[in-house]
Amino acid sequence: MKTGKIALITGATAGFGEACAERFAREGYRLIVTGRRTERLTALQEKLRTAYGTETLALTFDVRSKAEVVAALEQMPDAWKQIDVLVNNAGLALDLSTIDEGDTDDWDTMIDTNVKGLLYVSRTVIPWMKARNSGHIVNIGSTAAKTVYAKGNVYCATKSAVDAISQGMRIDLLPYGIKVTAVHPGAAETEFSLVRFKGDEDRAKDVYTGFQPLKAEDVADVVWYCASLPPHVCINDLVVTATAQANAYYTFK
Ligand code: NDP
Ligand code: 8X3
Repeated sequence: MKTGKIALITGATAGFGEACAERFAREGYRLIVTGRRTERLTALQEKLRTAYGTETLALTFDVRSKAEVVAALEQMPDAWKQIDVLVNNAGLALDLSTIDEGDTDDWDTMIDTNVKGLLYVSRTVIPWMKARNSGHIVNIGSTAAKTVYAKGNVYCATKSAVDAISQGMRIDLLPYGIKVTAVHPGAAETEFSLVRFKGDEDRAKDVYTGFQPLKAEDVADVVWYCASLPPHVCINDLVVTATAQANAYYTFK
């Protein structure tokens, strides 16, 4: 059943974002899906249209570029700016290395994507939510926000920043009835490790051997649950891991 509601999901070309798009489509939302890979967005649009009759708007932009973010979102027709749920999901980790050996370009990419990208998208969308005194922002953090692990230094810091920004947003947006939820997943088998290890499939696969990790759909279910609660109920902060994982550091293999 169509709800008339709109969700904007960043990083919808893979993993959690793609699974969230499918989950929200199933629940009758209209969707704005974003990412850098246009062909994947087009395929997703077609899939959701066929399966659920979903109306989607696909926007190709790099969240690291303030100009691209603002231009892509501002040029949307006004009807698409009535966003009910923003899922700030686009993000990545690059490599595992000690602080004295880390690649500073990788650091820039992680900080620019995970922190500044989330801020640029939010800063553009929040005034539209504020004007309607309603909205829900779901920021995807990580267990890495809660527990720093060896060689995770900068990635963990970006996710700690997402945690802090979520707390700040929640306070600042209280007067407007806008909900802010931070969802912090543990290890989930998506393209995350393939990206982290720069295409090394064996190394990526190894992260998830010996235990059953989360699936993207598990995280999408949790995001949907948070978004589906009544207007007076807000989950502020939620950590979800595979049963075999205690925190970012300890996984029972
Ligand atoms: P995937 O690699 O499967 O998906 C990442 C998504 O982010 C892609 O759609 C990608 O799109 C998008 N993205 C990355 N960089 C940019 C950019 N510069 N501009 C626009 N979009 C971008 O990873 P996950 O689904 O696993 O990760 C999603 C989020 O969840 C990330 O923030 C990640 O840090 C976090 N997370 C992941 C966990 C895991 O174990 N998998 C656990 C906890 C948190 P495209 O390449 O097309 O631009
Ligand atoms: C992703 C989870 O532990 O691989 O945020 O960094 S972890």
